Amino acid sequence: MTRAYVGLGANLGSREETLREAIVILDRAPGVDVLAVSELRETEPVGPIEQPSFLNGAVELETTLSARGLLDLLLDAERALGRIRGERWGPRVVDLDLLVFGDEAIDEPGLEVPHPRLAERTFALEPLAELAPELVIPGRGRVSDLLAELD
Ligand code: GSY
Repeated sequence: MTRAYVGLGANLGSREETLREAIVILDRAPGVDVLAVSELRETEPVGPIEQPSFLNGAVELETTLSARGLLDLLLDAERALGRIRGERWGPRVVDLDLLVFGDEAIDEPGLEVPHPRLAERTFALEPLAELAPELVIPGRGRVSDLLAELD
């Protein structure tokens, strides 16, 4: 069993409904047990493109899947919820990011954990800090410390 954290984001369509559906898909998936869900927060868009504000949150789960297996599940769930991959930094119906997978550090094509931009993103760290402030991100440090450095 591995404890993992997934970031949730949406800035198109019925954002809260979509994120709640995503959580149900994850919890119903074989080998996945959702343990906790953070508050969903309205956040200002970060990045080079002008776009609507986001709803962001995070999920804590336990899984028997591998990191690659969990990533595939997240991509399948995004597709099922209507995400069409467009511009890299552009608006999206749903975004499910694998933030942390146990104490594993993986850098493979298409799979990088911990998420490479986690430590610089308040919109990802805040919900993570709500779920697991003492969590140590492999190679980066404690979530609460990383967030304090950004504030
Ligand atoms: O993977 C990140 C998608 N994204 C977001 C986001 O989820 N939240 C906020 N606030 N800004 C963002 N810019 C991008 S791209």
